[in-house]
Amino acid sequence: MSKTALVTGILGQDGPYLADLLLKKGYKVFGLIRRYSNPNFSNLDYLGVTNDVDYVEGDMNDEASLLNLIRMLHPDEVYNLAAQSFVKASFEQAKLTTEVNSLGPLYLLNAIKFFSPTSKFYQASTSEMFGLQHTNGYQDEKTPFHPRSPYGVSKVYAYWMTVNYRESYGLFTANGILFNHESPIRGIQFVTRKITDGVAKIKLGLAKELRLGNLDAKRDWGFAGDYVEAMYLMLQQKNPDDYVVGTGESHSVREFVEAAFKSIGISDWKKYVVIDPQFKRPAEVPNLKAKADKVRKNLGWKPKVSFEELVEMMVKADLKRYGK
Ligand code: NAP
Ligand code: F7E
Repeated sequence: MSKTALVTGILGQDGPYLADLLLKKGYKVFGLIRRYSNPNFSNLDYLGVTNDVDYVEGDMNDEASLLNLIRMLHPDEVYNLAAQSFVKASFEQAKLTTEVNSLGPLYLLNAIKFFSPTSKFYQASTSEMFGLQHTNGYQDEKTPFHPRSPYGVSKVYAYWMTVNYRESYGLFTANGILFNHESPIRGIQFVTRKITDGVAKIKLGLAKELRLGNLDAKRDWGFAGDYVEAMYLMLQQKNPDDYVVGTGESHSVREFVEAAFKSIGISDWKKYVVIDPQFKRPAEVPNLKAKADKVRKNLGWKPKVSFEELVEMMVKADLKRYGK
């Protein structure tokens, strides 16, 4: 019999890449979607898997819907990717962010504990939990947390609940502490996709400028398609554990801008970029760089797509979207 997986956040960026991977491995994939009059399947369409996923309805804010789903499906694996994941919005919508990102995982953990204790659970934890903290310029599994946004704080709660249900009830629960990962289906509000979309529009004469916030922030950017493999591997191990996942390379937003413009043959990018304070945050995470030795050693995982390849892939996809 094929294995079953419940994936929350199926319509986002990571959901479709993970669904694609699991389907190729022969899984039956259940994707959680909330009650919508018009759900947006465009990211699943991009990967060509829209018709291969079985959709189930529920909401991370609705405990009963999650309890019921786990009770009905008894999935072998649960990947909790659903979140209010935009850091900037979490400052304005802290309560909503907390409900979805902190209580949502708690509801799922309780559902597993009560109705399906053999289900393995993956929690989408994040490098945003580290915030200001680092160990000699890097972050690894031992680096303490100092989140800088309601988003980061909400994810710290979910991280510890995931650990606690493992320690208290012997559940198979794993945290993937993933650093930024991007793709052609990255949400348009995130800086990488905003840049590649803007650069494509400028190239095609559809826009004259690109408005951005803090160009000095540094991130460890990888490709989402690589990162979902690490999620899957975490749930295939004999024992559950928590892993940092990243490339080990850090680039500034400025370097991303430069690389994106360079990929379309523009070197004087400063002519097009306008700094707009509305895109700055009340508190910033200045520098993230993963030390991902554990995931490399224990799971044999490593990133396949380089920074330059990622930028080019995203710019090309956006040019194609606009018809070139
Ligand atoms: P994303 O594109 O923002 O997708 C998040 C998904 O969560 C969306 O499909 C959204 O559904 C769903 N969702 C939000 N609120 C919900 C609710 N109340 N009930 C049910 N579903 C809800 O995020 P992503 O980039 O794929 O990231 C996946 C996960 O990894 C997130 O938990 C994120 O916080 C975490 N993470 C991401 C990164 C990264 O760099 N991408 C790094 C570390 C951790 P709708 O489509 O219906 O709005
Ligand atoms: O910002 C700076 C901004 O919104 C990256 C989420 O997936 O990764 C993501 O969070 C940096 C920040 O991602 C603009 O200030 C400058 O320093 O693309 P972002 P993020 O905040 O790092 C982590 C790992 C997650 O877990 C999150 O869910 O870029 N920046 N100018 C800008 N950012 C945006 N969005 N827009 C700008 O105009």
